[in-house]
Amino acid sequence: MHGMRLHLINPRNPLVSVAKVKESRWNRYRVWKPLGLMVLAGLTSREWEISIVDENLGVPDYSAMPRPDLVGITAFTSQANRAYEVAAYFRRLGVPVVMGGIHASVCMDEVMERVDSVVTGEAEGVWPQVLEDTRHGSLKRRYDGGLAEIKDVPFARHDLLAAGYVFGAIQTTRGCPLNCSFCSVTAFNGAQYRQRPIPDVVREFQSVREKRVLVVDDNLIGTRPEHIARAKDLFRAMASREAGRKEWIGQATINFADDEELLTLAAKAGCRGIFIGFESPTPEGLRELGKKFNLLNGRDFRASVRRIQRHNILVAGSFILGLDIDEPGIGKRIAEAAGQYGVDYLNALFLTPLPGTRLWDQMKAEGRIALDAFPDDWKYYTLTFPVARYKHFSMDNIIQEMISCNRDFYSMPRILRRLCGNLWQRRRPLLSLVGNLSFRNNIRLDCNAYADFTR
Ligand code: B12
Ligand code: SF4
Repeated sequence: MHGMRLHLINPRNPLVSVAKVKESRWNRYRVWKPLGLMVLAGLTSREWEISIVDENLGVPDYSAMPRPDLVGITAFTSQANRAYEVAAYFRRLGVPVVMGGIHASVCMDEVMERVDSVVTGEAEGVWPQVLEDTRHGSLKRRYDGGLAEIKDVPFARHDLLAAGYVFGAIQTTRGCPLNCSFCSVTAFNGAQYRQRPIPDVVREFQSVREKRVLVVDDNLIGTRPEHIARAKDLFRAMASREAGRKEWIGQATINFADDEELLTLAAKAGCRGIFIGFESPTPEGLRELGKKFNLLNGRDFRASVRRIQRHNILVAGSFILGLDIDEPGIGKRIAEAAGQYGVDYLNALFLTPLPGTRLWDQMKAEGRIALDAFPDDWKYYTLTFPVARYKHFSMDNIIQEMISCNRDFYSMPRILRRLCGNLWQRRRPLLSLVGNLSFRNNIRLDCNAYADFTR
């Protein structure tokens, strides 16, 4: 049988600070694997010879690579421009290009004009057909995968993309029922929380080469008692020798803190850090974002964070700046709240209307999308640029709020104070310090990027 060649490409966005590996070596620790492409490779039959190109590690000379029979491109919205450049290059050579992933799913018409074929939704149900049609020269303009049967999710090809990353990646669940206004996950992966069979996850964990792993699940433990029970079973299985005893980080809602047994099991299973969306320091802000979950039970965030940290798990807290209720001084206020909650890292982002979200619909209806020369402006939809019209801030003002937020939280005295706390509690002081320095270093890179942006 004639062998077929497939290139799977993750386009780069030079505006993403973690992609600036040359400017800051700390960023090397924060380049993550494009798992979607590794899953596609897992769905591809062995007669295809696959190259995965992650442009975050450097853009190769495509002309020096063997000519492919098909190019598959993935893209978040922030990668769309570069995706189109890559698509145009290969189409000029007469190579068919198919694009899938979140941006293709939420901006199908735009993508359709620039590639030969678009795959919307999750690819498990349609990718074999795309390959078959390519082989017969009868590629269709659109395939819709919808939501995949969770048992059809294949093992990702962890043997491809072997070098250059500190972290491997794995997914154990899809979907999130909480549907926050700014987030694409419920629209894209569904409100139903779908869990992969635990034996599959354990076996896949074995094939991850890196010692450290990012568990990409948006909501690792889910919300309902039966979700939590499954998470406990998963952690028990992950703690076993068969799973390879990896160290990992993941994302969860704050209810992660509510169950001591869950935390004990997570730590035993190798959990070293957890990323939690706090989003806003005020109940009004949480209501505005539809993040009602954080309001339940009159929660004490500081106590919750401490409970997690007692299990030797670092906590990264994410906050959003630029809500309608936010007023001047919000940058400092967020830095203060994050300090008061006691998180180890703060990740502050601008409120960003991403296509396909409720926030997008609302801001579009109100004429508040400021950067709307699409597709070119998509490159700024990294959540690190203010792309909307904010109620109480000019563009310059909100940038200043962001800078003051990061300068406050990542000031040297505060980093050292956190370090002392970590040393005192014997909680991964080195890891915490490296992470803090990486964030601090990126303030400088961000300031340069803002200067170019406002120009
Ligand atoms: C891991 C992750 C990251 C990693 C990226 C790792 C990587 N290189 O892929 C990191 C931390 C770097 C990251 C960064 C960002 N992320 Co992110 N991230 C995720 C997360 C949690 C999981 C993605 C994942 O691995 N899923 C598992 C795989 C298996 O699923 P998948 O990629 O969707 O692939 C499936 C299908 O989409 C499809 N498919 C995908 N690609 C292709 C290509 C072809 C050809 C075909 C046919 C099919 C296909 O097939 C796959 C199998 O079904 C998602 C949430 C989510 N649920 O998607 C957010 C998400 C993708 N991120 C998001 C955002 C906003 C960002 C940032 C812009 C901002 C930020 N700080 O978070 C940056 C941008 C970085 C950049 N380079 O521009 C948004 C994107 C929304 C949008 N419209 O673009 C999401 C959806 C989260 C959200 N809250 O809305 N992210
Ligand atoms: S922000 Fe988190 S909790 Fe809210 S819908 Fe997205 S994944 Fe779910």
